[in-house]
Formats: sequence, structure tokens, C-alpha cells
Amino acid sequence: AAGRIRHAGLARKVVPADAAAALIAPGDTVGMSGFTGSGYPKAVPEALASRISAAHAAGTPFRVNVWTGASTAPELDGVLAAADGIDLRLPYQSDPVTRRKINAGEMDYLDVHLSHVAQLAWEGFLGPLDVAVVEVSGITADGDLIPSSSVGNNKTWLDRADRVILEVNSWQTADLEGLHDIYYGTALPPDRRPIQLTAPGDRIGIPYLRCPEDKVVAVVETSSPDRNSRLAPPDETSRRIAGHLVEFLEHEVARGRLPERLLPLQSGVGNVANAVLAGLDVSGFQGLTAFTEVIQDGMFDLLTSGTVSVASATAFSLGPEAVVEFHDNAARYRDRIVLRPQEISNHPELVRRLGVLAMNGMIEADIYGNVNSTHLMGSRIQNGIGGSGDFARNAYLSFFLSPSTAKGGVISSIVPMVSHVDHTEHDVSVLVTEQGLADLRGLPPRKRARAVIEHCAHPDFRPLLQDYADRAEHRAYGRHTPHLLGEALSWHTRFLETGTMLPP
Ligand code: 0RQ
Repeated sequence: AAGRIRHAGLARKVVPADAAAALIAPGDTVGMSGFTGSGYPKAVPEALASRISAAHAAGTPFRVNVWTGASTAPELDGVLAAADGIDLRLPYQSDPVTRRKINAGEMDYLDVHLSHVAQLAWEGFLGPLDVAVVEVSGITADGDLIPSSSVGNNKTWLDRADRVILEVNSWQTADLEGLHDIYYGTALPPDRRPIQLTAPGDRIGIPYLRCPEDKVVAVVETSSPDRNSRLAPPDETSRRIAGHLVEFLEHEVARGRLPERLLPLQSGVGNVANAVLAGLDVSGFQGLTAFTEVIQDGMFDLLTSGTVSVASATAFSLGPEAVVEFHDNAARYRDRIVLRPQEISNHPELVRRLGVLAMNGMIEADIYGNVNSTHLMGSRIQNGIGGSGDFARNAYLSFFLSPSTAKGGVISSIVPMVSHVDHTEHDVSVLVTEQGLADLRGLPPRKRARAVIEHCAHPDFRPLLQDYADRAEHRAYGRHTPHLLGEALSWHTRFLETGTMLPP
């Protein structure tokens, strides 16, 4: 990484990855960088996984706890999980090997709101943070760290860890310098002050991460790309979901309930969320802003086309084409993109103040509008809650989006009762499927049920849901939120027993 380490003292600490990994001991808690496949360390986790495998082969136990920003990549979560090297993992993950180990009960997983992680670490009851392994894109002559393609919890890991290992990745564009805004004004109560951010593009911190030189025990040079996964192009279902949502936004503007430039957008990860952003790009909206968590391809396209003028986030999550466009023209995007620590990008105070329009995917919703974002059939984790709760609860309007069915039509995403709750009915304004949109604002429970069944449910399941709601209305213990408890989760049970939620 010639030219990327401009500080003499830290340049002297450069070692190969396996020497750095040797500084991590069994039982350590390791705070790693990385957020939705960007800015994660590329070399030390693999070297650590090799050490762990060698120890296991020799009959010696070796596991560590891994804290990150959010999901990473096969080179981090994948290799460490495959080596059975993780005792406890937090927060959001989306790695298939990790998911399998968690659901097999072989690895503990703590799924917490992404804005809470830094505070949890500071509170101290999760225990000490022994090591930080953080990717940066460079080190200045003064020893300031130029952040990489994600910020995540790096500030907190560098502040809290006893020992710090830096990976300096020369694949990241040098033009990242100046794009980040690292806010050092956070404190624990009772010393908290208001966060003085009133527009998505505001800069309230400094462009660098700080770390005392003597805490850095190793510096490793890398030059490997981020994960750069490609999302599926929007299919007909996603395009319809996007269509309903855009039509709703236009309607709200026409009614004078939203400004013409809307309010700052937050968009979740995944194919559906990406399709919604593509829908906004051809919608005629102009001068939009984003106060979001991740800049994925759809958001990047909105910045490129000018539909979105400025976007705040904590990470990029780009496909290969968008990465090339960004690296070739980073200087052009630098003034319009701000990457912040995730405790700020997702901060409830800021989400509420700015009046964010939150748009997130879901696994399932029930007829009353409770949403499950994380668990299949009540028990099998898919990814995690991520930032969806940070945004949904505090948003001006919170949308949850999903195809109305899953797994080829045998699962209904609209069910009598959700099998796991991430977002309660109180945090859900609007549900959208390819069938239509249910605006739940101001509706009491029985009217919510009618709207959800009529507008969101798939025709294969709609009569079944209507039948359930009708019978519940007559036979339930109470008529405020009528449920038949013996039947409420029977659709999930039927799927587990017969492979379909449809009755014989
Ligand atoms: O599984 O790929 O094995 O077929 O779940 O579903 O339809 O591709 O949708 O990519 O938008 O993801 C909720 C997981 C949706 C995501 C979730 C199965 C389905 C498929 C993915 P397969 P789709 P998406 C801030 C926002 C929580 C975090 C969040 C998510 C897979 O949006 O992780 O919101 N959200 N963060 O088949 C059984 C059902 C199902 C189902 C879907 N009802 N039953 N399987 N699937 N519904 C950003 C961050 O936090 C980083």
C-alpha cells in the first residue's frame, strides 16, 4: 500500500497478517470493522481462522467473540464460522455458514438494534473489548486514520479496545479522504448533549478516526476488493411493490401531507428495497435526500442521476459496476455522500427530527400490522433486525415491503399472527406487497385487519385470512384485537408439518 501509510511510527508496525492474527488469543472479544459487505478486514480474519483450525486439529479449544458493524463477507464471517471459531456474534449478519451454525445451536448470536451497539459496548456489561481489527483506507502523516468504505462501529472499537490491529487497504480509492464525518460528541447519560444535525448532509465531526499510536499493535497491508455483490435486477413483483409505494408518495404530496421533495429517505437492504429506489428514479421526484444506513446500488443510481442530491449513511454496499463508477469519479460524489458512525446514521433523535421515510423489507406481517423481519417460522434466524427498528419506530412514516408469498407461493407473508415480533403494530404505518398497499395510519385494529387482508394478501390466502378474522371477531376473548389463540399460529404449524401453509 505504497503511500497509504504516511505516519512513520505506524509504518514501522507493518507485519504479515498471520503475525497480526497471532496477537489474538482464545477467549478474546474482537471488534471488527465491516458493514453490509464493505470495509471489513480482508486478511487478519482468514489468518485467525487458520490459527483456530490448527488449534482445533491439535485438540486445543479456540474461540473468540466477534462484534462488527453489520454483515461482512465470506472472508470474515464465513471463514470464522466454518472454523467453529466464534462463540458469540453480534449484531446483524447475513452469511450462510454463520446462519447455519446459529440455527444449529452451535454459535450464540445477539441481535440488537444497530444504533444501540456502541452504547452497549460503552455500558460495559458485555465485557471488555480486547482487540479491534479495523480496515482503513489510509493513515495520514499525523496518524489520523482515513476510514474505509464503511464506518460502522469503528470509532467505538478503536476507543474501547485494549489492542488495535489496522488493515490498510489500497484497493479502496484514496478519494475517500474527506467523505466521512466522525462525530466525537457522544457521551453516556447524564452527560449527553443534543446532536446538532438538522439536515442529512450536515457535517458535525471530523473526517478521520482517531487512535492512540501506542494502542496499535500491528498494521497489515491489503489490496483486496469489498464483496461487491450484485443484486438481482427488479422482477415484476418488486416493480409492482415499487409502483404502489411511489403512487402512495405522489398521492401524499398531492394531498399536501408530504413536501414535493418528500422527506429524507431510508431504504433497507435486499432486492425489494433496491427495486423501490429504482422506481423512485423514474418517478419524476427531484431534489430528494437520504438519511439512511447503506448506500446500495439503487441509492447510488439516484445520486448519479441527480434525483437524490445528498445522502447520509454508514456504509456503501455496491455491485461491481457501481464500484467502478464510484472509484472513477469519487471526487464528484464526495460532497454529496456522508458516511457516519452507525450510532449517528441510525440515531433515533435524528431519524425523528428529520422525519425520515423508512422503507424496509420484512419476512411477514400479521393482519394487525405487527412485523417479523428476522425469523422463519418463529425460530430460524434469517439475518437480523439490522437498522430497521432504529428507523421504523422513529420515522415520520414507516413502510414495510414484501412479496405477498414466499417459497413459490406455499407461504403467505400475511398471516393471522406473526411468529416473531420485531416491529409492533405501533411502529408500522404502511404495508406494501405486489397486491397493493394498506395505509394503517389512524386505523383501529379491526379496520387494520380489513385493510391488510383486502390490499396486501395474496388471492390464494385472502379468503382464509378473511375467514379467520370473521370467526375471531365473534369468538375472541375480546373484540379489540380479535384472535383465536388456538389457531393464530396454525398456518406456521401447518407449513412445518406439510410443507405448505395452504390447507389440504
Ligand atoms: O430466502 O433466498 O432462501 O429464497 O427470505 O427474501 O424476498 O429475497 O427479500 O432480500 O428484501 O429480504 C426481511 C430478509 C427480506 C431483509 C429480509 C425468505 C425468502 C428469501 C429473502 P431464499 P426476499 P429481501 C436496514 C434495514 C431485516 C434488516 C433490515 C432483512 C429470503 O429485508 O434482513 O430491515 N431485513 N435492515 O424466500 C419463509 C417467509 C419469508 C421467507 C422471505 N415469510 N417465510 N421465508 N423469506 N419471506 C439495513 C441493515 O440493517 C443492514
